[in-house]
Amino acid sequence: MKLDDTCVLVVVDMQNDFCEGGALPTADGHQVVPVINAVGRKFHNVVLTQDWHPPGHVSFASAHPGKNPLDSVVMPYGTQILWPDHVVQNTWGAEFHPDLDLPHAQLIIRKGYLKEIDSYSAFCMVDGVTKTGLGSYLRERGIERVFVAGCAIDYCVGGLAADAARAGFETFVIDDATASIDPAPGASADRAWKEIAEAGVTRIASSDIE
Ligand code: VGL
Ligand code: ZN
Repeated sequence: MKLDDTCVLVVVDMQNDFCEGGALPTADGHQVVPVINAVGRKFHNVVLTQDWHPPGHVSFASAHPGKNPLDSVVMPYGTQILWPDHVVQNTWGAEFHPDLDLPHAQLIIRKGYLKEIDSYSAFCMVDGVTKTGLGSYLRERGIERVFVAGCAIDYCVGGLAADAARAGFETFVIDDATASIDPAPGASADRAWKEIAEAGVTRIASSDIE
């Protein structure tokens, strides 16, 4: 696969809290960092996303008395899975992994900053309506093909990839550059791969990229 200026690599949520030692670690976050660094060098256009929650965010179990992480609550916008407190604004957990080395990244797009609504995809909030502006940015930059890596395929990578495909971008997820929260057979990562395939997203390996 040959890249050109119509391609972008979107590196999703490569933050301390989603890696080993963090508050909501993926199984393999620290292992995908070198893969992302290597593949990232091949792209002229790189965008980073940063999950960025205020204290007391609606997705935190601690904000719902009597609830525990992985419980869910029904919100006006739908069912919300609850998580441990993570990526709190201006904390170590919200910083990018120290080994992430993509100095040529052009845009850092934050999400999840509204206290009363969550955001998995960096295109829009989980209500499916409130946009971040990423779609318009990519269009104005002449982007046609979106390649996705980072954390976690089950939630934010999967959500972003499905939205990119629905927005009309040709979309690829780089399997070995993607970490999962629950990689067990039949669990959330497995389900996400099926859902994004149905949305028209192609699963590739970093070695498929020239
Ligand atoms: C994520 C759960 C909660 C992710 C973010 O980056 O996949 N998952 N917040
Ligand atoms: Zn989050």
